[in-house]
Amino acid sequence: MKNYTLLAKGRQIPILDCPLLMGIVNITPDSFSDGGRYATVDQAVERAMTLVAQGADILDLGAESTRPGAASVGEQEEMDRLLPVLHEVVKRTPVPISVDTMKSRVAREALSAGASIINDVTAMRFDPDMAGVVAQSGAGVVLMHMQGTPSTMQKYPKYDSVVVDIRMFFHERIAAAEGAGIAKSQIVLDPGFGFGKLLMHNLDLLNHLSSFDQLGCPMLVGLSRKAFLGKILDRQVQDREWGTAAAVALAVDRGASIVRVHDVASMKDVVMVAAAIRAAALASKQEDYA
Ligand code: HH2
Repeated sequence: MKNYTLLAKGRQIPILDCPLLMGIVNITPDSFSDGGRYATVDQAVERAMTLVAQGADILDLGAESTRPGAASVGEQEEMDRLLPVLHEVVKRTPVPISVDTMKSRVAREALSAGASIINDVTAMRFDPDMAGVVAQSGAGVVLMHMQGTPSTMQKYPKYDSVVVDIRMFFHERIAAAEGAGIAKSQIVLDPGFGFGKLLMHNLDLLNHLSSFDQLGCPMLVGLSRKAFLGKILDRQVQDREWGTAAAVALAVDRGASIVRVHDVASMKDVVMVAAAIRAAALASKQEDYA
């Protein structure tokens, strides 16, 4: 893993030897693994504070599910779910807050309420005003790859080569972001596990994660409890924690900088051990060549 400093609305977020844990707070009735569990303001705030106590380095608040086939949510409804929780969490913790949204108005309101990162699963392609909002605020931004839209993406995902196609996508989205006035140091990339990908595509991406290092931006991975793990294991969503652990450990070995997870306490241990093994391997390689 390379070292990075992510710039996010005046904050500098260092990503040094150990990848950062991004804890997921879904303020939704229909998220694929925890929909409805944190749907009230109190429940969502309590969840956020539990994840901070468990060691989350960043919180990711989302008020619209992007699971395959999910119904889209109107701008006002998304803000009504998100903003009361965001206001309260900002008061209680200095941990940087990311907001999972594809809508520029939601992003603008969230940034002025104290969020510092926008996590856009459409990589700023859904809303033409998103890039301007990020550029003007200086926020950090996650540019995620998705083939299709949440309602269509799992129908017929198709690639010439999933790794090459996504590398080209990243080049194009970085250029678009820079063209809009966003600095490279504000950008995080994400291959979008499960977003328009078959099992073999997800595995191929995980195996070749380090090939995206040369793009010069930190890589975020969202593997937590995803359907492709369920396919391998034949397990329901609530029983995929160990499968998530295996995928997270390998992603850390292959250079992931930020790991987006539901289970922060257990994945913190997984990330720390995988990062220590990786650091030792790099140190001994350097000795071999000394
Ligand atoms: N995955 C989900 C949502 N947002 N953002 C990024 N950057 N990367 C991901 O892999 C990613 C994401 C889906 O997970 P979850 O938030 O738990 O579910 P839902 O979208 O149903 O709320």
